[in-house]
Amino acid sequence: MKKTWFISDLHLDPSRPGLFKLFEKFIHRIQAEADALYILGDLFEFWVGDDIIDLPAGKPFLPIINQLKELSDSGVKIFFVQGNRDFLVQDRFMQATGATLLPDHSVVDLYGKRVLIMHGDTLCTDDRAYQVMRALFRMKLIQTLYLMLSPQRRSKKADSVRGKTQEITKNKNTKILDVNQQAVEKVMRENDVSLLIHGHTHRPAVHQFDLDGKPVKRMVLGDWGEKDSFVECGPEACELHF
Ligand SMILES: [Mn+2]
Repeated sequence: MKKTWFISDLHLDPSRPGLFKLFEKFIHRIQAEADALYILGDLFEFWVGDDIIDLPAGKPFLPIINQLKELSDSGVKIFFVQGNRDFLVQDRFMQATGATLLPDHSVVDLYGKRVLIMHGDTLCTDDRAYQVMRALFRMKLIQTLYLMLSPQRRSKKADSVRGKTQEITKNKNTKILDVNQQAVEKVMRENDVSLLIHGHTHRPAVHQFDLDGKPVKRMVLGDWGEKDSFVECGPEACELHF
């Protein structure tokens, strides 16, 4: 039986080799059975730009890229949605891995069922400051200027933004950092789906509720640490593991 997997929030970083091992094990495990793998953002703790793939700065990430390439070469379709940590994963990365870049929000066909997928940060509408920052970082001009810096300087800048964000996040109400239910309902209604799969919040759960009188489901992926987390789907059903 063929299957499809969804993952997000691995936050792969060379300083945490255990995550690299977990990723390799996961890829090998799904290879024989997978039709498709959807990576729903924050595969990396931070991605400074695709040009590092061809530079010494990208060397620590080559195992990941090679494992994805091997997976796609074996016939598994790989799709990538950018997260808030790796929105600079772009065309060169797709070329190197054989993956396909998807827009922030996509409705995909899962064995005949329409499923809405996204990273999930766009649902956190209560966090106004974050949404302003997000809009800024997604501007082409800002990205172009950033990419003109050396990879080392880009890393430094990213570290300082991350440091500040963590400081601010500590003082934010945990409810603000979760998805806004109205935003969830709006996007599910607009896309006419009964299943939404996303990550970002690191609050793995399956939420079932009624939308306009119909039962619908929101599956939230977990982040990776000691263990992996994924949604595994067959033609009949999807299951969350975390
Ligand atoms: Mn995220």
